[in-house]
Formats: sequence, C-alpha cells, structure tokens
Amino acid sequence: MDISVVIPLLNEDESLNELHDWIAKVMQSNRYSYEILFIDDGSTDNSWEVIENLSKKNENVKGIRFQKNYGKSQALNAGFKVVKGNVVITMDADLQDSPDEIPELYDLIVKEGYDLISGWKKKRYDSKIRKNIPSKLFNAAARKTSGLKLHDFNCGLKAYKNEVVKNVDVNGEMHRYIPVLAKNAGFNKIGEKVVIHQARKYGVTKFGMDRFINGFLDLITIWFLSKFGKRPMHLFGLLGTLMFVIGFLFAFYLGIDKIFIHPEGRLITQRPQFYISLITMVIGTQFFLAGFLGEIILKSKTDSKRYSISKNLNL
Ligand SMILES: Nc1nc2c(ncn2[C@@H]2O[C@H](COP(=O)(O)OP(=O)(O)O)[C@@H](O)[C@H]2O)c(=O)[nH]1
Ligand SMILES: [Mg+2]
Repeated sequence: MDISVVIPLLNEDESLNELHDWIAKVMQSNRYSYEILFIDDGSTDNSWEVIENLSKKNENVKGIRFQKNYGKSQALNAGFKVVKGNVVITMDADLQDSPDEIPELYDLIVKEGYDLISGWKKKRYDSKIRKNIPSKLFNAAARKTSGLKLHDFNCGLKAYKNEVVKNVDVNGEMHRYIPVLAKNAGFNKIGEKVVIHQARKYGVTKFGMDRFINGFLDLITIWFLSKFGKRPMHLFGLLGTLMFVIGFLFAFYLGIDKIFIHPEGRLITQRPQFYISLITMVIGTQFFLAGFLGEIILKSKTDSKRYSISKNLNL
C-alpha cells in the first residue's frame, strides 16, 4: 500500500465527509493505493456515525474509536500501530490542512528519501494573539532545545516513512515533538515543507493557550529523556555527589574552625552555615537516591496499557 492517512479527531462531524471526498479524489487522480484511518477520540457529536457511513461507502476507510478522550498523542499512537502504507501522512480533521499536499509529501519521502517531512504553516489563518505570536515563541524555544531547525512543530500535517512511525512511541502530549522523537530514534533525514493553511470552516478549535504551557513542560521532559532517560544515574548521581561533597567539606571546615582555630567562638549549632551545609548534604543524598530509583524503574519497566479501544472498523 502506498499511503496511509491518519486523522485524529475530536468532534468534527461537519468536516469529515468533505475531507474524505477530497482525500479520495486526490488518491484516485494520482492512482495511489491508500487507507484513511480516522481515530475518533471520544467525540460526543456524530463523528463516529459519519465515519461508519464513510467506511460503508469506501472500503479504504478505517476507524478506531476510543472509549473516552485520551488526547491527540494517544490517538496517533493507536493509529501508528496499525497503519500499512509505505508513507504515513497525519493530518487534522478540520479541513485546515489541504489534502492537495499529499502527492508532494509522498514524493519527498519516496523519491527524495526523507524519513520525515514536517508541514510549515507559513501563512496562518488563526487568531494572532492566541495562536500566531505564542506559536513563534514556542517554536523558537523548541528549536533551541531540540536542535531541530523546524519552523512549525505544532503543524498537524506531517509525512513519515513507515519505519519511523513504527519506531516512535508517542504519548502524553508528545505529538508536537514526533520529529524530535524520530531524531532520537535515529532517523536523521528530517525536512520541512511549506503547506497551505486555511481558516477553520466548521466547528471550533480544541487547543487554547494552555497548549503552549504544556508544550514547554513537554519540551523539558523530552530534553531530559533524550539526554538522561536511559541513564538517570549519570545526572542525579553527579549532582548528588557534588552537593554532598560540598556540604560535607563545609561542615568539616566548621568543625576544624571550632576545634582548632576559634575554640572560643559560637557553638557550631548557632552558626547558620551549619544548617546550610546540613541541608546541602541531605539534598545531595536525595538526588543520589533519585538516580538509583530511576535506574531501578528503568530495569523493571514493562509497557503498560494507556488506552482502551471500544471499536474497530476494517482492521
Ligand atoms: N485525537 C484527538 N484529536 C484532537 C483532540 N483535540 C483536537 N484534535 C484534533 O486535532 C486537530 C487540530 O485541532 P484544532 O482544534 O483544529 O487545533 P488548531 O488547528 O490548532 O486550532 C483537529 O483535527 C482536531 O479534531 C483530542 O483531544 N484528541
Ligand atoms: Mg485546526
């Protein structure tokens, strides 16, 4: 199969028929073999009924429905597990991303050999204050931290080589950072393509300003995981040892001072420095223990289930 289109969605029943027809038209005119996988993430409108009807009309339409809302990352994760296409394209369900981009994305992956192409909504049709400006700041921070020179981490339109989606584990709210996860998994040919963006035709946006706050926190997590995720002791052990040694040397100095240098001075327990050095040693020990615990957790990690699927279509 040439292409799998993965579409995570939440309450988008008005857009789905139009989106399906558009994608199907692009696929047919380019003679691609394809599947369209809708992942309904606990919608409370008629999205699932619409998907069921589409799957009756078109056997290339497949669907997964979550029991409740688990978030875009879990939806992508569930989709990535089952896709069969050589090229996997993710796209928003709200018609803001254009299916006309598919052939060019496909060629970039297949002919130019990219592992991943990230869309760049260079010209956006969203609210300036709530989306565009925070987004610029956010992307600048993401570029600095991740070392990936992408302009638009949040863009839903991305294309992947099949191996890439099978090898990244998207969870939490990490869907923004799939390029970073891919890079950490060893896929280095990552590119960018300017894509058309359109104003939302139906329904309302589901992401507000909180995405940027969560996004920053995720960024720190991802930086930490990629650097020390497999070796927490290297960070916590170093910090812990350093702090403990500093605290200990300081306490040692206070002792020497009291016994040999100024025996007539204040009691050690009356000096603030004593408490500072005590606390430093205690925190140092805790860092060290955090490192040990991290290592133990890593050793005993088994993959836990993160969502339950209530229905499948054509799978
Ligand atoms: N699976 C899943 N998809 C979601 C969720 N929230 C939004 N989406 C989908 O993600 C895409 C982008 O969301 P949207 O609200 O348009 O964000 P915006 O374009 O940045 O305003 C749309 O296809 C939504 O249906 C969610 O909680 N779970
Ligand atoms: Mg949108």
